[in-house]
Amino acid sequence: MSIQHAEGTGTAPRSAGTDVPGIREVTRAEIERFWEDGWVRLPRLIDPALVGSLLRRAQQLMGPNGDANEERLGFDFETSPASQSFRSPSEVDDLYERVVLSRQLGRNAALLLGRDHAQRFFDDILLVKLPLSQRQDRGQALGWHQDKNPTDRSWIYFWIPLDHVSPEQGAVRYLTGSHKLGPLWRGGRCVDLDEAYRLAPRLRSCRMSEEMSFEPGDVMAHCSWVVHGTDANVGTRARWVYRPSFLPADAVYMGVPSPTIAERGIKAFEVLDHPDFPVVYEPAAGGGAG
Ligand SMILES: O=C(O)CCC(=O)C(=O)O
Ligand SMILES: [Fe+2]
Repeated sequence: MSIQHAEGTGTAPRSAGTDVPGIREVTRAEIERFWEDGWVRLPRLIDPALVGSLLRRAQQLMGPNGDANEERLGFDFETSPASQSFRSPSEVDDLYERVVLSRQLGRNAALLLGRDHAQRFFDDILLVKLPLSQRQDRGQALGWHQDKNPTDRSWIYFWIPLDHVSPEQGAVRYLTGSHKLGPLWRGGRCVDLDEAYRLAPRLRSCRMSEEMSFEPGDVMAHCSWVVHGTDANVGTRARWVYRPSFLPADAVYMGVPSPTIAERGIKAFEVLDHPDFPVVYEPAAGGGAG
């Protein structure tokens, strides 16, 4: 089996499936927790020095306070009152490119999903939640939602703080075990907690994750169907988060509106076989993950 090589927007070919030093493998206990809860905290998944380098590069793209990048119309997600964003840093920065194409994140996605199967990188985004005191329109809470997933298999999303994050800065919170309820309402639609309970009464039995603090290197991972949201940033510092996503290579596009997929010529019920969705992990012959 061969690893795909994808053409980037730069001149150098992107090489998928390369080992990047400083990213550990998830443990068996973490995989079990993830299976139960739909999300898992992964302490020191990434070497803090590597995370520090990612932060510096994010600051080059978005300014030292995360508020200086101009929205690229039609490319960066629509202005969200919950954060300032920079879409696809891996297309313009070689370190982000190496991290998302690393074999380890792909393998960790496979391990968490519980099946030793090839994984594709889908997309990535920097999410800077600015202090509300500074920007009312970039620091608000993000309502409860399941992530958009236009395919037939669960995806893995890594939520990677690039700097210390304390609870008042608006970290992600989960309704634990809610992935077991499957898709509940249109992916990506954010609602308040009362509305979430009205739409899916069984969510009331899902414990809300605690408020948490994060050190550089700590990572959260979640699957497609777990309901989650964030609080507002009522702190004084910007909250820097990097969020790449991965999916099983054999997942097929279900045809629901997804410009990212459709504009690449992928049709309903086809796999996402395109250089922009490179396979970053292939199991060793004979399997063996987990
Ligand atoms: O923390 C954020 O800004 C967004 C969290 C979220 O919804 C996600 O990572 O899918
Ligand atoms: Fe989300």
